[in-house]
Amino acid sequence: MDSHSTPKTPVTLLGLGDMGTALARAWLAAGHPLTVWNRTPEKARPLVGEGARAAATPSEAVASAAGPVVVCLLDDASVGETLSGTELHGRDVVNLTTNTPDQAERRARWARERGARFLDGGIMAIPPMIGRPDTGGYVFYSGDHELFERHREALTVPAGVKFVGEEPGHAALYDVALLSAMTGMFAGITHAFALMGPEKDIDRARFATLLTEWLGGMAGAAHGIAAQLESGDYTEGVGSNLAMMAAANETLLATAQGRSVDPRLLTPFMELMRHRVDQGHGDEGLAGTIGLLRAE
Ligand code: FVH
Repeated sequence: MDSHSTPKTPVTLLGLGDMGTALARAWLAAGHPLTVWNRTPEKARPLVGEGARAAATPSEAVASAAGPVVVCLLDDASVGETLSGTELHGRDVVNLTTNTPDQAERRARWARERGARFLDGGIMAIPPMIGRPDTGGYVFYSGDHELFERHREALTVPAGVKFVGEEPGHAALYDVALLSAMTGMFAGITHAFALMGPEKDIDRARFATLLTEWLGGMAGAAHGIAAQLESGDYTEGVGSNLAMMAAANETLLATAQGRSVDPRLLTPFMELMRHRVDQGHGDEGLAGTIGLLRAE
């Protein structure tokens, strides 16, 4: 800090795995005083060389915290194990450990019962994207909004921030929803490459470009589905209706069979579409299939 700059918020960070280490380096590079703790203490050594202070125990780290206590560990169980012996009263806990919405809600209650303020975060980035705003990585936050605003400047250092509500589980919900959508997309990409087969005359790099462009364009359908869910009219603005898609699916399946490709990555969704058509909703878009997935 030079004599003209405002002092940077001190950050305490528990967990120095791949993600924790990337977070640590981003805060150090931005000039934030940083205290770190990790179960395997050796991982703290290089960071101490770069200006961090290493705490010997989680209790020591939390007790000396003068800003957010950021937790980035393997899973919710390791968070419980690490924080259970610490004095959390009056502390600002920011949990960046991937968890389920239910775990986040429970962990928020658990922290509040111990007198702490609590924010949960879902990281939409991989370690090389941390501290690199140009990569578009960000973190969903939910929980105590006042706490989020208080530490917004420090939280914005490793990646962009998106606050998604006061329900502590919402960050995890958004995180998992996006990752689930990504999983479906990867399934589609996997099937597409399997269809293209091992043929020597296929330019896979060119095919990858075509796939990327196509999926990018088709992803916009999410806006139409959102509008249909809002209005309750699942035929609103339909470009390709379910009856047409279900018929086209037969071509997709026949092609897979003809090329000896197992269609298992596609068939569950195709069955859902067929079911909705059979219920008499062939004129709808995809929104009507969503209700078939929810047990309510
Ligand atoms: N790395 C990634 O690409 C993803 C991107 C999206 C978000 N995730 C989540 O971030 C959390 C941390 O991930 P990570 O990459 O740092 O994970 P690891 O490198 O495996 O490090 C795990 C750290 O957790 C510590 N740890 C594990 N179990 C315990 C325990 N029982 N008590 C205390 N600490 C524990 C481990 O310590 P050590 O093995 O070094 O002693 C590491 O510090 C995670 O939720 C991702 O899903 C990352």
